[in-house]
Amino acid sequence: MTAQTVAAVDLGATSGRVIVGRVGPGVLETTTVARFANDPVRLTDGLHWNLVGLYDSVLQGLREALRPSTEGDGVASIGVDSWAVDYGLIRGGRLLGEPFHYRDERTARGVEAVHTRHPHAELFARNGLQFLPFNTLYQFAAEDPEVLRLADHALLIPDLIGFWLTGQARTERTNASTTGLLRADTGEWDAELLASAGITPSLLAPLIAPGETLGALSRDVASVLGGTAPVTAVGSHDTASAVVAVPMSSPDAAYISCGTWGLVGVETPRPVLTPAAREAGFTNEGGVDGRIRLLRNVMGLWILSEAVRGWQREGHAVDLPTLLDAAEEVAGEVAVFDVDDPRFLPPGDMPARIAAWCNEHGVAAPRTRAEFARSIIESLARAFADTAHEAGRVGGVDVKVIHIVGGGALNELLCRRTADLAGVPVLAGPVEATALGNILVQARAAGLVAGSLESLRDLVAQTHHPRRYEPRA
Ligand code: LFR
Repeated sequence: MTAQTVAAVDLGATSGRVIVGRVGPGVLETTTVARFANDPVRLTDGLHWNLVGLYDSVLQGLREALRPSTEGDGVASIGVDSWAVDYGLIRGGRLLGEPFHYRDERTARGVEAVHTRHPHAELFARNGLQFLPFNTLYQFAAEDPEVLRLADHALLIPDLIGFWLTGQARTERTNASTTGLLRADTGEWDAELLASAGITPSLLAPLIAPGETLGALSRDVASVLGGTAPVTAVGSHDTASAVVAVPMSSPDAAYISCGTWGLVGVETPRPVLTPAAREAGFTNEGGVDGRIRLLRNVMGLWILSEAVRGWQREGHAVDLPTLLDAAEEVAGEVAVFDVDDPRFLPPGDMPARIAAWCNEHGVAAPRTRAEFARSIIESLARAFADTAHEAGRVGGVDVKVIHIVGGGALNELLCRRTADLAGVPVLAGPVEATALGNILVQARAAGLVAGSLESLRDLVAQTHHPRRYEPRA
């Protein structure tokens, strides 16, 4: 086995990238060949993704990735991951409108419609998911039924990109697990729930597992890209890919995949469908190789980035590194608020919402931008620390170390405070865990590396040394 390359398309809620990975025994190197913005658009009917624009950026990135390299390494495969739950409706290959953004408030209607027939406790027993108002089944219930009836398939975002690239309509399993329509016990579509929701089973394309080949690039796409490579299914839910690349070296580890969201949990061999898991708000999402991601969605750095966007819109010259330095300098206690309060989910004025939460709870609200930033970091660190230990309790893992991967691994204050509050070391990095997980699953399918998730994680640990934060008293 010699090193060869694969291309990962990794789409996040604020930006996307195409990364080429060189993989072989002892080798895991990446080159980012394209990075582009992913800015949602508000249309008359709500908040949408500009998916056609995003696809165009993906094509440009892949063109770059497929350009023959001077080392002569060919691209052995392409894999796509993105955020979960959202989908595009297609009929005869045509997209029926830009996909809705999961932060669009229309989902509230869907929750009400679904929960009158299927309360959350029943749903949890079937699909194992934390209640999140944007899970796909609620979004279907909020759709215009006429439009839903027109569609041949609802394809989750990475599956839609895969369909455009290859002409093959499939639903990748890890992402399918976030729809709420997959049974946690069998891993198959929940026919009964589909029937009761009035959803034609064929709306959901057949399942495909990470590592399986989706198909070859269509002739048109290959000619646009000036080259070709097969598309391989990866853990197309970004969090599933991120968890593949958490360099956990012992079974007593929790992980936090921290970017827009903080996904805090442990890995388990099978779903945990106990009342304790449900009451603590845990989800059982499907992982690569049939593992379960027992985790909780914590609101994440979204609150901070949305606050910064708001200040910038008001004309303040705020940049994140300077703001974080100022946040470090804040002396004394700051407000610790509940980051998971639903008021923080939609876009909007985060400082005003934090101040309102503080007023309602008799807590002194932050006043300066530095205090707001510090208060957000402290509140996130508190939620991360508590949730990591809770995940351990619910999942039967004695958490002795917490890995933080994703963009949040660069936030020193957040990593340090999480270690302090959790009372266990935090190992930070890799930042590009999602792309690495995507790359590793493709590389294994292409025969560039072999072995279990543990050996893939060993390769990450050998090549991407995490930064260690010891807890302070
Ligand atoms: C992270 C993520 C979460 C999912 C949320 C919405 O990017 O995929 O796992 O709950 O976005 O799709």
